[in-house]
Amino acid sequence: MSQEIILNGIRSNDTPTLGNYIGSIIPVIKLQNQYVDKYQFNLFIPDILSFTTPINHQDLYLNTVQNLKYYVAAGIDINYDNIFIYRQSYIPALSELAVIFCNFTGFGEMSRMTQFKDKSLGKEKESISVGLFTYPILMAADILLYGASYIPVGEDQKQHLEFTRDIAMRINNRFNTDLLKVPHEWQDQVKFAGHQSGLRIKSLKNPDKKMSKSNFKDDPNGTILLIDEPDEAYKKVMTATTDSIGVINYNPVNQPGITNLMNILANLVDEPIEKVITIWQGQKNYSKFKTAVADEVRIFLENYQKALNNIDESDLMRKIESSEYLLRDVATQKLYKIQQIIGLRP
Ligand code: AQP
Repeated sequence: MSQEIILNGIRSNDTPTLGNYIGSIIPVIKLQNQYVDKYQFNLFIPDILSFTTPINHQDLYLNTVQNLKYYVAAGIDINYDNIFIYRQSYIPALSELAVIFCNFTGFGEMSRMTQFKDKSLGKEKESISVGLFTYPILMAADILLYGASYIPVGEDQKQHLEFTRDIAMRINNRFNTDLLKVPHEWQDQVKFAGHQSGLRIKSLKNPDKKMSKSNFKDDPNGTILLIDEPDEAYKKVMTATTDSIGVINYNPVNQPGITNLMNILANLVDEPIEKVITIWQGQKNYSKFKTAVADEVRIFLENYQKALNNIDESDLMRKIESSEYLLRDVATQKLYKIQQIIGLRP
C-alpha cells in the first residue's frame, strides 16, 4: 500500500442525486480510467456521518451497501486490488482518531463551517446534533487515517478539505512530525479532478440552492435521484426554473437555472463546458435547449439503472469485506503511531 491515495465517499442518509453523481462519482470514474495503475482508490460510505441529521435507521444498513453499488454501476472495477470499497464504521480506529482530533480543534473553527450553518439554519438548538457540528472532524479522520492525497469532492466540501489540511499541519507542527500527510490544496484537487473550478449542481426548481439528497422530500421536482424513473426525470428537466431573459447565457449570477442545465449537459455528454457554451450561447429557444438536456438525463438514467440492476451482490460483498479486512490493519497501525506521538502509548 505505498501508492498515493484518492479517497471519495457518499453518505447513506438517502438515495444519491444527480448532484452526487456529477460532483463526486464522475470524477472518481475518470480518475480510475486514467490512473488505476498509479494510485490506490479508497471508496467508502461514511455511514457514521449519515445520521448527523435525522434519518430512518431501519434503512441505514441496507442503504450503506446500496450506496456502494452506485460507484460500481458508474464503472468502478472491483477486480483491481488497489481499489478498496468499504464502510466507515467497519474501521474502528477511525472513531478513536476523530475523538483525538476533537481535542486539537477549536470551537470557533467548527462554528465557522458553512455546511453546519446551512444545515442547522432555522432549527431548534436542541434538535441539532453535536455530530453535525463535528462532521468535518470525522471527515478529516477519514482522510488522514489513510494519508489520502486527493479527495475529489463537490465545491460544498471545500471548507472541510481546508480544515483537514489545517488540522494535519497543526498536529505535525505541534509534535514536530510529518506523520499526518497533508492532502493537496483545493485548487490542485479541482485540477486533478479535471475541473477548472469546484462544481455545485443546483436544484432544478431553486437554482440558487444545491441539489441535495436530503432536500428531496421538500423539493422533489428540483432533485433528480439516481433511481428516478427516466421519464419522470425528463419531465423535471423540462419544467426546470429558468428566467425571463430569453437568451441562453452561461451566467451563474443572472441565469443560474440555465447555467445549471449547461453544467449538467456538459457533464453527462462528457464535454468541456466551453463546448456546450459554444453550441448554445446566444440561442433563444429555451424549450429546445431543455429538451437536449432532458434527453441526455433520460438516456443516462436508463443506462445507469440497467448497470445498477446487473451488479452481482455477492461479488460486491466479498470485495467490501476483503477491503475492510485489509484497511482495518493499516488503520490500526496508523492510529497506534498517532497515539504514540501524542503520548497515549509508549
Ligand atoms: N449538488 C451537488 N453538486 C456537486 N457535488 C455534490 N455533492 C453533493 N451534492 C452535490 C458531492 O457528493 C459527495 C457526497 O456527498 P455526501 O453525501 O457525503 O454529503 P453531501 O455533500 O451533504 O451531499 P448531499 O447530497 O447534499 O447530501 P445531504 O443532502 O444528505 O446532505 C461530496 O463529494 C459532495 O461534494
